[in-house]
Amino acid sequence: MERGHRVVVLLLLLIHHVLSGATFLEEDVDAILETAAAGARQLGGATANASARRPARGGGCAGAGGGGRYRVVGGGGREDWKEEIAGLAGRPELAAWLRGVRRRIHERPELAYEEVETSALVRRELAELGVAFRHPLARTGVVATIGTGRPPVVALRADMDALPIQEAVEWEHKSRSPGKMHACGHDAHVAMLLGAARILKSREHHLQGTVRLLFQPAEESGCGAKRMIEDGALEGVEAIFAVHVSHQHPTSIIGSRTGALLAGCGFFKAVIRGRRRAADPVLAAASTVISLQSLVSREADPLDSQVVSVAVVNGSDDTETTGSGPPSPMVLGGTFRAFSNASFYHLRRRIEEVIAAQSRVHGCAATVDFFEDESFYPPTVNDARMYGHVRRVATELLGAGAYRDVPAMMGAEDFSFYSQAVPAGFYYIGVRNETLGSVHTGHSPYFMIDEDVLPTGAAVHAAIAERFLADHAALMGGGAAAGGPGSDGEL
Ligand SMILES: *[C@@H]1O[C@H](CO)[C@@H](O)[C@H](O)[C@H]1NC(C)=O
Ligand SMILES: *[C@@H]1O[C@H](CO)[C@@H](O)[C@H](O)[C@H]1NC(C)=O
Ligand SMILES: *[C@@H]1O[C@H](CO)[C@@H](O)[C@H](O)[C@H]1NC(C)=O
Ligand SMILES: CC(=O)N[C@H]1CO[C@H](CO)[C@@H](O)[C@@H]1O
Ligand SMILES: [Zn+2]
Ligand SMILES: [Zn+2]
Repeated sequence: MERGHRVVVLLLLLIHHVLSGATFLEEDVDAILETAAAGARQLGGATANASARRPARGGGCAGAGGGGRYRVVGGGGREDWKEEIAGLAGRPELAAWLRGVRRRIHERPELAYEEVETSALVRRELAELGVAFRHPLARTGVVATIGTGRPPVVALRADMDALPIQEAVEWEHKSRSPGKMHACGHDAHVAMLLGAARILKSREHHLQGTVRLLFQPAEESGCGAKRMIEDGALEGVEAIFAVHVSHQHPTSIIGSRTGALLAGCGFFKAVIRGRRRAADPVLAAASTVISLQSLVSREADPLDSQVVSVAVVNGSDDTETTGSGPPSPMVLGGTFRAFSNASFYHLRRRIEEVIAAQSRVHGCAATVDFFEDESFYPPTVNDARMYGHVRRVATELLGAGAYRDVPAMMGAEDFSFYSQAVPAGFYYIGVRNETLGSVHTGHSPYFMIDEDVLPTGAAVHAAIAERFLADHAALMGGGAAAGGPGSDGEL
């Protein structure tokens, strides 16, 4: 063995998709596919006519182009909204525009807080639609506003960042930035939210309040949502909604659940140092690992899913080469997950305590870093009322078969920061299509989407916001209950 470090590395790679268990039940796929097609048909159905032409500078109400097809009556129109929104979303011209936007973003993926071109594209499109916006928030973020400019205010959110992954899909619009890829569908999220902006702008006279569109940076790492909130994105906001594409559901199927939807996810790195010559950081590290593993098995409620996993043990035996001096430090790295806010913070505290105590027993001292500014995501918890709103709007717009309740998953989302601050509804929209090969999980270099999802996503976004404002009194209990976190469904 040469001089220098002999590095002992034990890397148990922890892929969160494996943890998440991906337990989608492929039951009744035929039935689901049929419903999806029906949903698409329904969206396409009302279409042809509204498509007259795009209003010169946005803003124009669709009724203008559609030859009186849309009733321009203030606020009330009970059922008309479904047909009208479906009609706007079903225009072939909108679908083509959405595909174009998504592809332009897909070709130029940008990592967390570097979404400069993406942000500029968003602002260009908003300006062309005549939609007012604020920029920058959280460095590259954009917040657009449509509606009366008065309360109530409802927010819709899209994330803009890509991943440090080399795209392996060979197609015309493959990523042109080596080593970067929109492998989580955030390009589609931006396109769908811009689509919602177009629909909502053309229905601005129907809005009984204000819709705020959040285009945020750094979902994958860097806690962009947290920075958006710090920069005022949620001021005055009473509820927030967001969608994520999912390969688990056929194209345009909506999935959600009440209460905890996605786990809280944190990482830790401990450095254990000997405080005297006889101290043994290796022993301290070993017993720390054992004790950390028993946090979940001994302390956690078995019905409240939690994970603590040590994924890295690293030490270098400098002593062999230097011959004297204190033993070199041991580094432990790992991750922890939980579905309730209380369990998540409890685990964080106990991990710190266990590392400190076990180190002390073996004559060592430890420091622990939880990376709280980079990747410390509490659980994403859906408010029961906002979940109900998503389900109601989705089924009314797309048909009952186009909605399904889904199990909670171990993956994490920085949407959780919003869901901690105001009542929130997070939902999935399917992009699975075997014919196209759209079957790969997010964060796979083979990830792709069925772009037919884009108009549906835009329509659902728009309908959720518009109907939230219309049903505001019923949803918020007369408007008095602003801001309470969605604790109803916590485990
Ligand atoms: C999958 O894509 C093909 C080609 O665009 C389309 O004909 C089919 O309807 C899609 N299937 C679903 C379930 O959306
Ligand atoms: C392990 O520690 C060595 C020496 O400090 C370092 O060079 C190496 O990158 C570490 N490996 C991991 C996986 O942390
Ligand atoms: C989550 O727990 C932390 C720590 O106990 C607390 O500060 C925070 O307010 C909690 N959030 C919610 C939504 O309960
Ligand atoms: C599908 C549909 O309703 N098409 C009608 C759209 O409007 C034109 C005239 O404006 C009619 O000729 C089409 O029948
Ligand atoms: Zn992702
Ligand atoms: Zn994502």
